[in-house]
Amino acid sequence: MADLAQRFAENPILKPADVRPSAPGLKVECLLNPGAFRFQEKTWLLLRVAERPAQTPGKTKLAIMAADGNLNILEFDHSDPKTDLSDPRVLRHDGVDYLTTLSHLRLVSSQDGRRFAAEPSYPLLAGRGELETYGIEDCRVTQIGPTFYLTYTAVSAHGVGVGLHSTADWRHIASHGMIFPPHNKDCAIFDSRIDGHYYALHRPSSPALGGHYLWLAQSPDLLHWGNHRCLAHSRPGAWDSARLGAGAAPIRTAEGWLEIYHGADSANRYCLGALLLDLKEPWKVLARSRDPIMEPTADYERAGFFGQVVFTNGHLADGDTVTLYYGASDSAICGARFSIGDILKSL
Ligand code: MAN
Repeated sequence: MADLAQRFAENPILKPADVRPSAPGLKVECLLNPGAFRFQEKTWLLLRVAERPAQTPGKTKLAIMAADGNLNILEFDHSDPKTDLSDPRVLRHDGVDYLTTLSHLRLVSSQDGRRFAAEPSYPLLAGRGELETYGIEDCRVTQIGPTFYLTYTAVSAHGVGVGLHSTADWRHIASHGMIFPPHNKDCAIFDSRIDGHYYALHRPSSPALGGHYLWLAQSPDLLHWGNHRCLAHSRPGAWDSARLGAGAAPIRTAEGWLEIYHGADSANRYCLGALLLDLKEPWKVLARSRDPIMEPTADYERAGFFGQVVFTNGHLADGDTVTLYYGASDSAICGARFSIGDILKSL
């Protein structure tokens, strides 16, 4: 089995201690899953910053954003038999799910793609309104012409869906609401139209019958999506047996659209693999990784807030090289390079 990633020697390149909390009383717990793009001749990452209040023994404190933008702090006692803490990411109390951290998105930039600095003059992007009270996460950034389109996971007590923002200058951000309702996430818009249509990969969930599969949708305007098609199922017994979802926008190659995706098994071990889609008919899957192209093997990928995770939603392609930014163990941000030719050969 070949792990094709050439990890940065500097990994992790960004850790929670590298950014300031967004509000007094909050602590940055995890820095993870960045979107990536080029802007003003620099490399930019749109970080997911996951925060929570300082913890006290025997209790879990978490923050949620009220629909009016105010922070509410909730506290749960571990001795309460109605409190279920079996997943460090989610707290279930009396049948209601909460996230243990509240995420927003923040910009950093770099000249060399490895050493990133904060960009405090640009706005941070926080959840807004009643569909984002548990925060916004894992944003994919796709540039089409002068406009950047941001597809992110919007989380609230209503469920998990996909929100869309757009911007040309990263100072004025337009919000277009929710484009895929719950349960849906992992949405990546293609960076060019095919035969006049926009396309996006997305991941609806149908656990009672079906599963957490990767789908393709078509749109005339990036706001209204239809003509849904299912591209790839999870595979029993494989590294992507429990769920899979798109990474960032697919990369156009001479052989097809190359999509780097994540898959997890029943033990919640997250690896990366690739799909090759037909250039003109992207609903046709030409090839798929049998084995992962990247697995959580480094120490920082094996242990952390949620261990055994490599998860990507941001990369930059340049010739044969794709520089992939990823979250390791849901704790810190790392980088790795791949040869596109080597990924294609492995399919
Ligand atoms: C979720 C994803 C990510 C996260 C992984 C691993 O399904 O949406 O936010 O990195 O699980 O915890």
